Amino acid sequence: MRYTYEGNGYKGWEKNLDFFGKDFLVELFYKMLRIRMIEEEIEGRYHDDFMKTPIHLVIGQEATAVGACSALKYSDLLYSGHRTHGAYLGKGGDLKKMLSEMHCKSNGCVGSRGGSMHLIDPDVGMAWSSAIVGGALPIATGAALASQVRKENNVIMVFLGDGGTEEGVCSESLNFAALKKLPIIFFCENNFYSVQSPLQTRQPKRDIVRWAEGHDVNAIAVDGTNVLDVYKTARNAVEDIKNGSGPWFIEAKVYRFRAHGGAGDDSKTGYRDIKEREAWEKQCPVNSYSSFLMRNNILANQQRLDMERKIKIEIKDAFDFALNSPEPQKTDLYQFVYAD
Ligand SMILES: Cc1ncc(C[n+]2csc(CCOP(=O)(O)OP(=O)(O)O)c2C)c(N)n1
Repeated sequence: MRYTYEGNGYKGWEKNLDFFGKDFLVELFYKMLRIRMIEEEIEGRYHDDFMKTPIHLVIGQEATAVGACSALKYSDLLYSGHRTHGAYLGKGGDLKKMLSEMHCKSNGCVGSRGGSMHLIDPDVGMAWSSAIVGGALPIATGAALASQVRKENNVIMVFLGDGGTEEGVCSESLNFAALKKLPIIFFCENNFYSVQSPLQTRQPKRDIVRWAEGHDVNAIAVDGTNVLDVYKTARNAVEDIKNGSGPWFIEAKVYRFRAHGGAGDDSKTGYRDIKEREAWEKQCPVNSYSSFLMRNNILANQQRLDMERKIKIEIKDAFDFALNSPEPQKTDLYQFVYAD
């Protein structure tokens, strides 16, 4: 079976341009382009072996990270699984701190103790991320309960993959969130694969959004390649939650263009058809949005080139910063260890 793109690109979205406003439309593009270029640079340098961390690239999944995070404000907290780069950068994370973390330097965002799968940064409301599939879900649900009890009027968002829905704790978290009407958005990036195992063989009958709805949460599916669809839906969910709706579950169908982990693509191992990936690449979130903006005279080709030049400089500076940053010291080993 091949997973095909079922959306309709940006057809009909011209009508909504005034709703978003030109500056914001361009800002969304800049953020997606930036994530794409950062990921490509990480991928290109990965085998130099200066980055001391496993990586899970989000190339192909930029619209979900940017669309969803742009609906949050600073004090709204974000939780994530192992595929963290988009979430961290989408929430406004600091590229230098992220790359330092990935190079295992003492000034990384978690002081070299986490690496790529554990990017955390209270400065931007990136509350937690974890390599344990589904591990962020109950913690985010607990944070939503705390926020409700303290009457903080915040929204908690937690990213998960289609694989994450298969953890028992996902059902438990959805159920508890529904029961307590918690202010939380479960944002599921359904890229159809858990490592190299397709959804079809794991859950042949599961329609994720309907399954989530069965837990009595509000649930909706969006085109995960369309940043405007993602943003608008996430924003509506945030507003709804503020009006007391209780939890939302958003399923965004999307495709990862690279291997499950590491650099490059792994399609040639045979678990997915290369033609399937190529078809999704035609629906590339960055390029399809760029074409949409250019068709509507919101972005010019020269403007995109200028953005690329600016981002390239930022990325080079951030890598230089990370490479030249200090290593952790042996004497710091027991810092943050609280048990004897
Ligand atoms: C509890 C647990 N089981 C298994 C793994 C191994 N594992 C790491 S990533 C992954 C796939 C997760 O797939 P999904 O949630 O769909 O996210 P994606 O990688 O597609 O973004 C698995 C099974 C793990 N890290 N934790």
